[in-house]
Amino acid sequence: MNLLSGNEAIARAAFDAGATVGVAYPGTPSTETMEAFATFEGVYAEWCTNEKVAVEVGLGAAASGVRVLATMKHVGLNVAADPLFTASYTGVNGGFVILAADDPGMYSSQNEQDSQFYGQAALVPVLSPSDAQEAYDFTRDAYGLSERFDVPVIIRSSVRISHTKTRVEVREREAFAPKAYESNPAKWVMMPAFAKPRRLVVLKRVEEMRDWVETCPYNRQEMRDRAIGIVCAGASYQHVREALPDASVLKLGVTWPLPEKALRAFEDEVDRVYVIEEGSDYLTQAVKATGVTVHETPRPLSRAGELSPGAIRTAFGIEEPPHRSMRSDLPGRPPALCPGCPHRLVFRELSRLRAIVTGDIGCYTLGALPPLGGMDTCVCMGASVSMAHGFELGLKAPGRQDSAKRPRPVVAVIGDSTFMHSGLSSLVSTIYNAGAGTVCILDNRTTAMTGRQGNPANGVTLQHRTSHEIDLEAVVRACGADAVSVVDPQDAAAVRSALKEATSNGTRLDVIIFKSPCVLLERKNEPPFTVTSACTGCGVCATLGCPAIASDPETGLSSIDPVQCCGCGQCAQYCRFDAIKQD
Ligand SMILES: Cc1ncc(C[n+]2csc(CCOP(=O)(O)OP(=O)(O)O)c2C)c(N)n1
Repeated sequence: MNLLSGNEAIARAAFDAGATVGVAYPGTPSTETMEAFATFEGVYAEWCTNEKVAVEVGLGAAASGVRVLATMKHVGLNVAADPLFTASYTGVNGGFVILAADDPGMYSSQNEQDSQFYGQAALVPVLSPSDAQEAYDFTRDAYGLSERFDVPVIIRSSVRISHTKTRVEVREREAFAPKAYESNPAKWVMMPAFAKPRRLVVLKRVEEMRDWVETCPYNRQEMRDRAIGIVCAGASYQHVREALPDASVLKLGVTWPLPEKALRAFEDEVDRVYVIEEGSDYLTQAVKATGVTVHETPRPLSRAGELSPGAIRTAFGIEEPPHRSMRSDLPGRPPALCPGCPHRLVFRELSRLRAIVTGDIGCYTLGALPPLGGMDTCVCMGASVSMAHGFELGLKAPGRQDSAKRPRPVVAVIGDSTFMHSGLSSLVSTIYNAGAGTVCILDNRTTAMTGRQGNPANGVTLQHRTSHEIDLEAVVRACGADAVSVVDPQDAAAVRSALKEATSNGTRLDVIIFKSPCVLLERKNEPPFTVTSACTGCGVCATLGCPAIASDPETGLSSIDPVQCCGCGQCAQYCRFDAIKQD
């Protein structure tokens, strides 16, 4: 018996099923899955540059005949959607399981999505575990399923399942002998002449899976009070059991395809069928499409955010037991860049420049928050560079009423991992189309936001194999950027002059690589700085948003917390009164 998170259980199940290849791009709440898989003996695991690459590497390995695990967060599945949809046509050979970990409530994501829609759209089965034991069991069996139907299988998790530890009984490890590979262009070369017959194979497989799902062991009917019958899956099942312990439940383990006969049989057993789910109406619509009458809850359940037992009780008009309310005098702890973070001064200087900053996803997105306030947009990985090009085009478009005003420079800001993920192709497109502007690559030598994973720009691989560190400067130069510089982002004057120089020319494309390690990689154990009596309370140091700096609400005088201060000296560079000194 083991205490495992859903992510750890998925990794263990893949290993026990004989998977020997793991491919991923990190993303909360999926990241620990591949980190756990990588620790098992005899497996090969790698961080890929992005999720599309991961699924393609995985598909190649599966085609060769081995069992493969690919992991990603929900938005990663958007990136991987292209190979996924056609992998449904080619099939797999060795079992291919793809974890898509959803983030209802957006604890660490730019949007909420329901990955089950992808299964439905790509005609790929979706298994939705409700705890770590099911995460283990479903993943373990998904390999057999994948090979039986010759199709990738999606394990759809969500933050509660991925990160909650429950007791897991594991089964004996299977010795999986890799399957033979034989060339078969009619199955693997998806040009129209071959894809058309494969489409018929896909549709036939769907019918076979629809038969299988009626009797598969992952869907179960739990009969209790028959007045209320709830259809649910995943984390929602746990919330339903807690909120409505007496209700009858049809718990779905397979959420695409749905067991139509089992659903109709459940409808016959209960007075009213309700569907409880979080983040989308995928299941509601899919159950309705089987002909089952789905009733509205007496009060509506929000489609925004995570579900909770309280929200379900309220939806059914049941009074909520009183909660102890949180103390109102607790200090707020908004997210902030760490003391010493090499991203900080870039945003401080960008906000001085009044630049239009197209941002991207990573720790540096926090540069959008006050007091730095140095970012205008953040949409998806890689979008900073392409959106900057779009802004340039739009701002220079003829006939603009506001074009006479002093033009604001357009600056894209992107992290090293994000640049490698999808910023590079955007930069190539901008250069190809003779775009102008400034691109800042914030190279903190790691993928900090998701827990300091390696990436091509630092050459650290998941299993610490010898690797190549991709030379960002050489790559950008080879692409043909007009001007390329490498600047120390801990040096305020250097940051200021590099940005000023780059943004002063409206026709050039400048790339500045701000290179300095994340403080969590190399914490400077320098003595902390202190504020001397020369402080005038001007508050400039506070505009850096360093968590170690506080201002007295009455006097405005600054102070530095010696425990948080890492001795980086960023603030001292901004003090005009020389009042910040190192001990
Ligand atoms: C498509 C997609 N995949 C993964 C993620 C999760 N994620 C957010 S930011 C990020 C990488 C951040 O690394 P980097 O660009 O180096 O910036 P840093 O956090 O180090 O400042 C990742 C993997 C995501 N948001 N979207």
